[in-house]
Formats: sequence, structure tokens, C-alpha cells
Amino acid sequence: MSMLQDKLTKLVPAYQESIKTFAKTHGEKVIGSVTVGALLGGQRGIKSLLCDTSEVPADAGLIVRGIPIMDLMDKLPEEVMWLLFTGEMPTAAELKDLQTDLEKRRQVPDFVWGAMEALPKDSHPMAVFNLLILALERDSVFRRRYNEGMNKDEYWKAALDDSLTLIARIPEIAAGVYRWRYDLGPRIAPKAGLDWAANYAHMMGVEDKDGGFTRLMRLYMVLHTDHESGNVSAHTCHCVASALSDPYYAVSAGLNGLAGPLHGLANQEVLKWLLDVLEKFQGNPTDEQLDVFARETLNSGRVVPGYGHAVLRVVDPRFTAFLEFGKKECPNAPVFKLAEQVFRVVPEILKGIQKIKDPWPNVDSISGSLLHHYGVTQPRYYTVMFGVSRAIGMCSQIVMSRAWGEPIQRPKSINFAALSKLAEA
Ligand code: CMX
Repeated sequence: MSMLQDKLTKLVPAYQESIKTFAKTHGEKVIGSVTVGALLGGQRGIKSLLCDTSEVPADAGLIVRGIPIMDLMDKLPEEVMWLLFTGEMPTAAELKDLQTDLEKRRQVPDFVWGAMEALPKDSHPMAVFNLLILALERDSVFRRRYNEGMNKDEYWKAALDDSLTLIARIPEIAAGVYRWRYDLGPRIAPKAGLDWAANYAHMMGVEDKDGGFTRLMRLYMVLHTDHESGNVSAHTCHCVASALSDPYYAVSAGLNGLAGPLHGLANQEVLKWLLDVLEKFQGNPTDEQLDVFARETLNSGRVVPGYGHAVLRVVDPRFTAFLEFGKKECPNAPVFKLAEQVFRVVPEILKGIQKIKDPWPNVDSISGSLLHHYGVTQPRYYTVMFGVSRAIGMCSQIVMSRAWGEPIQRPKSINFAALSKLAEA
């Protein structure tokens, strides 16, 4: 048993018990209400999901298990992974043990590559990536044990087993998609002794003379791990897993949601938008030119990608973390400079549009400008990188839900006639 499995075996019974007792004591308490506006407005603000891995206060942004994301900037993704699963930072021995466990699990079976190579090259990288995660489902321990009659109390253990294997294999799958999709040569094998994000950078084969790309990848993988449970990808994953579909099914489903342009695909849209600006003005524009360009986007009925958020009402701290990284590592890179300039110009425009609740940048408005600087110049690939990291958070949420025994989700829908009757009564 790995140290993470051992740690959770000690922590889970108390967690289970506290929720069971809480449900008995407070099961009938009212904690909120549902307005017609919320029902018709994408369920905004309805508190209906339990998530202990992270929270996103509107005025502060991501907090992972009580720690603001900015305080985790210099950590490894594996440390944040341990934090998400257990609520504590790992000791050096625990970190080492987790890395060793991931290393043991990371061999991607050959049939996965066969599935990839059967696809047309112009498939979207997110479609290929999600399909390969589904292909990994063949090895699901959760499904096998369920078929063998697994006791309910063991669900979380089998979900953890699958989660660890999935997280171990996901960088190689994502790097394989990158090299195949853009004809960059044969796949590069993982290297012993490298941490999880450094290995992902290594397997992508991006030239990295001063180690800047590896540093970016560590930060990127830390910043995108989790964002509570109400966003499209997390709550899709959560819902699918509640049917006891195993983590491969659930994470792949969640990542299909991440592939939407209003969610994770926004990072692709942002880079396309920034490159359009550079092309139109043959380089970095003046603030006035940028202002006109952004207003043209809005007037043509499109969104300015990377700006606004369903929950946040301040600058996304993950944006700030990337901004700090860029100022230190590549202050003069043209695309990064443009992303900084957009931050100066666009919020002032969005503040003037009454319906927009959040005029501030989210994480997607800047991440691609840094990737582009290091040579990852294919925006259609960016959401895959987001997905590699987000799989960690989704898996931690699945394990927590199976640990406390969350039942299958089944909110009630009503038709318009019934809604009208209720509202008018
Ligand atoms: N540009 C133009 N219009 C915007 C906008 C933007 N950046 N942000 C919000 N709006 C518009 C909405 O489209 C909506 O218009 P309609 O009422 O005409 O439909 C109106 O302002 C109100 O929206 P809101 O309540 O402020 O925001 P929502 O919760 O509805 O949507 C989000 C949130 C993120 C989908 C939206 O801000 C947006 O589309 N942003 C651009 C895409 C983006 O960056 N997405 C990534 C989000 C982070 C992530 O999930 O990864």
C-alpha cells in the first residue's frame, strides 16, 4: 500500500462518520432557495454540491484546502495533489512515495497508441485526448471490482487506485497526442527521476535550454488542478461518477465539458485572438488600436475570451501568478506583452457594459501567451494541458465523494407550465 492509500485509510472513516452524523442531525435544515432567475440562469448561486477539495470565493479566487493558490506557486503538482486528496501538505517522504507510485503506474498500454493512430490527423486534440482516456478504461480496477461484488465501503479505495493510474499515465498520453498531432517525430519515453510535470515537458520534446519551460509547466500544472465543484467540467465529472461510472469514464466526460469555448477552450480562443491582433497591426498595437479591436469583437456579438467569470468578481489569482512568472521569465516576449496590455485596456471597456458582472481576466487570458513564448505555438493543443492538470482535481473530488458515500445525483427538472404555475402561485 502506498503512503497516500495508507493516509486516506486513516482519514476516511472520520470523514465518513462526520458527514453521516451531520446528515442525521441537519438533514431537514434549509440552506438556500432557488429563484426562477437562478433556474433560468444556469443555476448560478444555488448551493447544491459538497466539495471539500477547494473553494472559489468571488472576492478572492481559488483556495485549495484552505491555502490560497498564490501560496502554492512554488510547489510541485504532486504536492498539491497530496494536499487535494488529504487536506495536508506531504512530508518529503510522502512526496517521494507518491512520485514512486506514479512512476510505477505510468506505462501506457500499446493499444492506446493504436487508437490514436487510427484517427484522422485533423481531429481536435481534445477529442483525441479524451478518447485515449476512455481507452484506458479497459484497465479500470473500479469496474472490475464492482463486477466482482465489491462492498460499498471499498468504493473509494478502487476509485483511488484508478485515479492514481490515470494521473500517472495522463502526461504521456497528452505528450503523445502533441507529437503525433503536429508531426513532431516519434514519442519520447518518460525519464526516470524527473518529477511529474518535468516529465510531461520532457515528453513533449519542447526545446528548453534554461529550464524555463519546465518551470512554467510545474506552475501551469499547479494552477489548473482544481476550481471547486460547480464549474462545467467538475460537476459533469462528479455527476457521471455518482452513477458509479469509474474515474476514466467520469474524467473523460468532465474533460469533454472543459473543451467548450466558454470554459477551458477559452485559452485556445485567447491565443487566436492575440495572434489576430499581432497580425492585424503587424506587431504590438497602441492602446487606442487595441481598444478599437476589442470593441469590434464585442460589437460583432462575440466575447472577449479570457475575460469574465461565472463566480469571480476580482482578478483571478491564477492570472496574477502567470503574470508574475512572465514578468520574471520573459518580460519582452511580444505575445506576453500583448496579454499584459490587454489587461490594461480591456477591463476598462468591459466595466462600461452593464450586463457583464466580472470585467477581470481569468486564468485563460494569459496562460497561452507563456506557452507560445516557449514554442508551444499550437493553440488548439492548450486545453489538453489544462485537462492534464484538472484531472488531478477531478479525481480527488471523485475519491472524496465515494468516501462519504454520495448517492447517485438526481436533481428534479420541471416543465415550463409547472414553473409558471409555481412562480404565479
Ligand atoms: N466578453 C463579452 N461578453 C461577456 C464577457 C466577455 N468576456 N463576459 C460576459 N459577457 C456577457 C455574457 O455573454 C452575457 O451576455 P448575454 O446576457 O447577452 O448572454 C452577459 O455578459 C452576462 O454574463 P455574466 O453574468 O457576466 O457571465 P456568465 O456567468 O454568464 O458567463 C463566462 C461567464 C466565463 C462564460 C463569460 O464571462 C465569458 O463568456 N467569458 C469569455 C470566455 C472565457 O474566458 N471563459 C473562460 C472562463 C474560465 C474557465 O472556465 O476556464
